[in-house]
Amino acid sequence: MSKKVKDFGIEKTLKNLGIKDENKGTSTGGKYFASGTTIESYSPVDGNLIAKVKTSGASDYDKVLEAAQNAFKEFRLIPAPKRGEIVRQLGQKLRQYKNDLGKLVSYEMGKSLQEGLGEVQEMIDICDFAVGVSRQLHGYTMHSERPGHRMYEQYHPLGVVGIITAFNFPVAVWSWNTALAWICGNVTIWKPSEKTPLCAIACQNIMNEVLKENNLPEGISSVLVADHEIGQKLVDDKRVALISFTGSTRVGRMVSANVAQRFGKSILELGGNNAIIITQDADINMSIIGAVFGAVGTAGQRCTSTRRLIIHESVYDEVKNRLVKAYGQLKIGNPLDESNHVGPLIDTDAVNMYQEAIKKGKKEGAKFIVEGEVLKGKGYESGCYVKPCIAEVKNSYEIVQHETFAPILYLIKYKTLEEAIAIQNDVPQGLSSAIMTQNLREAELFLSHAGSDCGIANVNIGTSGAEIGGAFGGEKETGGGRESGSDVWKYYMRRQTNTINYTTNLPLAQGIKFDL
Ligand code: UN1
Repeated sequence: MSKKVKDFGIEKTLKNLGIKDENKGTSTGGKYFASGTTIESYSPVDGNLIAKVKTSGASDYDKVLEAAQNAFKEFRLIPAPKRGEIVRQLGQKLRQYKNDLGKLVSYEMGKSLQEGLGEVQEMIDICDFAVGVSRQLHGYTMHSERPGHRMYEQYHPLGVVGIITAFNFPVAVWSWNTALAWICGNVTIWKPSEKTPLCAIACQNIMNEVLKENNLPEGISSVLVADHEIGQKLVDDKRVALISFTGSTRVGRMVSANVAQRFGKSILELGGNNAIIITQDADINMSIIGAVFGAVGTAGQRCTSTRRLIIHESVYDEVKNRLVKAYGQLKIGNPLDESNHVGPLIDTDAVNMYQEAIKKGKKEGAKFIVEGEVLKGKGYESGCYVKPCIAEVKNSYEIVQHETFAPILYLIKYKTLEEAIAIQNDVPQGLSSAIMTQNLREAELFLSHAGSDCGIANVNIGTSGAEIGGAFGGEKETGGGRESGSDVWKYYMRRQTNTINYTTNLPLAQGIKFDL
């Protein structure tokens, strides 16, 4: 471990979170085991090996499934508000571990420390949200057409919920799913990204404390640090009622088809290709802040990252010049150092994809007004640091239609708002969108049914940074899933309609007579 990283207290953080030099990647609660191969987690911050993890083998998988099924039989009998109490305790633990977990997220994934802490805050927020929802799992009651009959609906837990998450939010997405799945009475099995296994082990260690302190059975919360073959097993397994998948559209398409094939349920959070429309009535200062944070925050590796700016011709040059100036001031470097704005990409594969996208863009005619570059030299030894860049493009370029998980921002000029909205919608993805305007008519048109076709549409806020409480997710190739707010708890339950006859007759519905 380099001296520099020692200064940031990483060793102590790993110790506090129960991360050892060698870790077991399977846990069903208090028990840890691992029969698979070993993977190594390297930090994109400095390229150092953080720790090793022994992954889950096929025999571990079956043990986890069995533990989950057994735990479900018990857990579903605990009243929902009492399950909420368990989630409340997780929220408390997360408050206690916030600094350590935030730092680990920053060190293993590469996002800024502030964003790492923000991610843990999202975990705390979803716990608070879920505690409240645990007392509100209500269905409708209806008036029956038959006398002396009562009709109502109720929601029951699904069973085992499988959660497959990506590297870019290595802890929050787990909690979005688990907090709601648990209050609904489900048990969960998490397959985290192999790029951030230590974040997953740390979360499981924290949850294990809660399970132990409450004497709860093994198998309510399990983790499988495993390769894609085990992931595929989970997707294909009839015993897993719901798969919540976060990742690329390419993989999500297969997951969705496989789960549907066995009539399982899925929640999909796939790629985004998010745009901000900057109109002639925009507050330019706010627009610049929103655009720059949206494009370079998490080094452009959020599914909500701003990838396109659609700018009115009358303010185009002003916005462009100010962006170039703002990009010139960006400090790129160790994300644990709070004076830096931009950290590294997750790994050198991501760096290659960034370079490929720039090359492709140039071939198609993209005009780079801030050039991209892979940074070299002191502080950049991991090879994962890149310069955020900006290019003027046409929306129809193939590369612009594609989500590149890197800080590449595309500028597109427009004349009328209708044209801007059409450009905004003219991509395969439909996650997040925004308009910057002080004009009520423009804002309302953007939010209307003739406006943005995305799951998230904001006014005078950028595309990223959605808060817990609103349903999060998107349309089209983003997959249609919703998480972490509103009434999405319903996705984690099965609905049942009940009709009760409290008379001595058996009248049939729809006026049908059946005399014996
Ligand atoms: C993601 O990138 O997968 O809205 C999730 C945001 C965060 C979540 C992003 N709250 O930017």
